[in-house]
Amino acid sequence: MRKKRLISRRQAILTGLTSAGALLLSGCLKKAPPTYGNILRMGDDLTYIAQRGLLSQRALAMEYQKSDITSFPVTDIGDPADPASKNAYSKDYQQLQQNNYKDFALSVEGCVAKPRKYSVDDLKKLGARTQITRHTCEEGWSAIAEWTGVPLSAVLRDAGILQTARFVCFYGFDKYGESIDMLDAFHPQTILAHTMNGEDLPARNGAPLRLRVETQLGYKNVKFLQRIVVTDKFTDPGPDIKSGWSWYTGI
Ligand SMILES: Nc1nc2c(c(=O)[nH]1)N[C@H]1C(S)=C(S)[C@@H](COP(=O)(O)O)O[C@H]1N2
Ligand SMILES: [Mo]
Repeated sequence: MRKKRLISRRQAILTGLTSAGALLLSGCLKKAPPTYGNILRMGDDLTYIAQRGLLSQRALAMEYQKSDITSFPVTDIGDPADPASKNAYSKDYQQLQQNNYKDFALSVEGCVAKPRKYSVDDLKKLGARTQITRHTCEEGWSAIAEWTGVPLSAVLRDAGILQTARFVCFYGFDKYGESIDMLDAFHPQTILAHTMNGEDLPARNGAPLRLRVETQLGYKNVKFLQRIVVTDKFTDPGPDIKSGWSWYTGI
């Protein structure tokens, strides 16, 4: 009896989920990243559809007080300024760092009317947002810092983002990359940070510019930014999916 009830409840939930999923899918098919068919990525679709369909798109990630700021652990990722870090090494980055990033300019390309390069000063003229947020790494640690940067929305608008734009890809000098959708790109807390805890962004935290996307896990926050490419098709420059890193990691 109990078993039967359980089963029918489960069936009801499943039917509910399926029809909700179908509804959301038909409504948001255009918004969903086309990762279907890839077994390793099937969980992504569910998380994405559930979060995008059921949660408020403008909800802000928790912001903290100055007294909550913690230290950041030293991560052992490759330093793009160090030839010993092999694949992560970038001669261009090493030269920029030797000159204290004076010649740095972020390239903004793709589905924008005015592709161009922005120095950090150019970006500062587009506005600033400061937020104290928690960074959560997939490896299990988290840390709180104050970030100041230009809202990504301001940069995309300045570059004349086209109506065909659907995703924004970020590339670091160390060849690391990630992409996000338009909802996260225009989220008010999504910023290109040049300042951490009131100081120029330190080298190991991604100088001179890094992405802060507070609605997702730490690995989406591309450091050592070199290039932003707006695309009309789903593009995932992220770590190989076989490593098990989801494209969408909403928190
Ligand atoms: N360019 C670049 N960005 C990156 C990474 C990287 O290896 N290269 N690692 C990511 C991961 S896994 C984490 S947890 C954070 C670490 O940021 P932190 O070094 O400021 O603590 O950066 C993210 N951004
Ligand atoms: Mo991480």
